[in-house]
Amino acid sequence: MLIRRPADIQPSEITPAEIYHQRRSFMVGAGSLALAGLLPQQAEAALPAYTRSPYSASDNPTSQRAATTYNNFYELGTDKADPAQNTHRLKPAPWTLRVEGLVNKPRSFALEDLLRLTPLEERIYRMRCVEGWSMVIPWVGFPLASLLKLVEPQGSARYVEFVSHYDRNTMTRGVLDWPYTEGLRLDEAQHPLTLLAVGMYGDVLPVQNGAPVRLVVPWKYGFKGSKSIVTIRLVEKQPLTAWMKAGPTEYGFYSNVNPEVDHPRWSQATERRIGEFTKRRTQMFNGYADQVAGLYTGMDLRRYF
Ligand SMILES: Nc1nc2c(c(=O)[nH]1)N[C@H]1C(S)=C(S)[C@@H](COP(=O)(O)O)O[C@H]1N2
Ligand SMILES: [Mo]
Repeated sequence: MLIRRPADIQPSEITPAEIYHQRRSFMVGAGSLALAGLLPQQAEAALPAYTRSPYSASDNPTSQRAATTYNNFYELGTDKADPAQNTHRLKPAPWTLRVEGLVNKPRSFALEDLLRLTPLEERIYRMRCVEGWSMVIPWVGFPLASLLKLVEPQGSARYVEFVSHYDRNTMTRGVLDWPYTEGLRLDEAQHPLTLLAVGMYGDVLPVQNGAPVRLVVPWKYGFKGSKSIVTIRLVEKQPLTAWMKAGPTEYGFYSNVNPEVDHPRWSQATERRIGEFTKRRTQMFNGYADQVAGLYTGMDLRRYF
């Protein structure tokens, strides 16, 4: 992301797989696990029932194949095709997400606990990467606000830091200061559009998309959406993020999608939606301005980029 211009995905790689409407989650019984040679804790949890969200965009979803083979997940390799080929480097089960810091009730959540948080919804969101491409993804997840409520943020908590899993023995070394960290202001984190995703296209999250739990913030550039999160920490001061450390003039804390504020090395005015051939104009806050512009009233968005 720091170095390269996006290598465009080949049209031949994109298949019109609009089968996401069909829910394909399934329960795996102990018997079939044994048959598959898996220990119970290695089985992926099944998605519980979920509903369609009124927050869904009406845009056509990107093909599932493109969304699962054209990825940024540097821990699994820096080329777009790498993450899907290196899924063995991350074991999504068993998983524990620790929520800590300035909260009254710090707590560790097993994935099974997370899957009980509500409302669990399918949300079709437009996603815009800072590199200039975009996708439309039917996520399945619950509002981050539901989780934050359970731990009771203290009055002094003003920001939320997200830490991704990192294993130096199996994952990329160098490139970024690992683990991958990101952050949001507390009110951004509590906004109803901010989702913790546990699935996409009706299934559990594939490893390359951030299994088993990742952040989705549709009005911000894609890199704000931390994958494979192990710690969520409520803090008083604005956290330094992995991308800010790597390139402070290129990646700001806010990173709201904004066609009027260029990246120092390229324009952000247009985008190419994966699967389309003509470019689109990028919309302010990625088209979510009605819902989120109020979070930034009075702020100079050139300074707070
Ligand atoms: N842990 C981690 N999270 C990450 C990244 C990463 O390299 N590591 N890349 C980010 C970037 S730059 C983008 S565009 C999105 C891509 O998500 P997707 O592959 O599910 O489309 O994940 C974000 N989350
Ligand atoms: Mo990105």
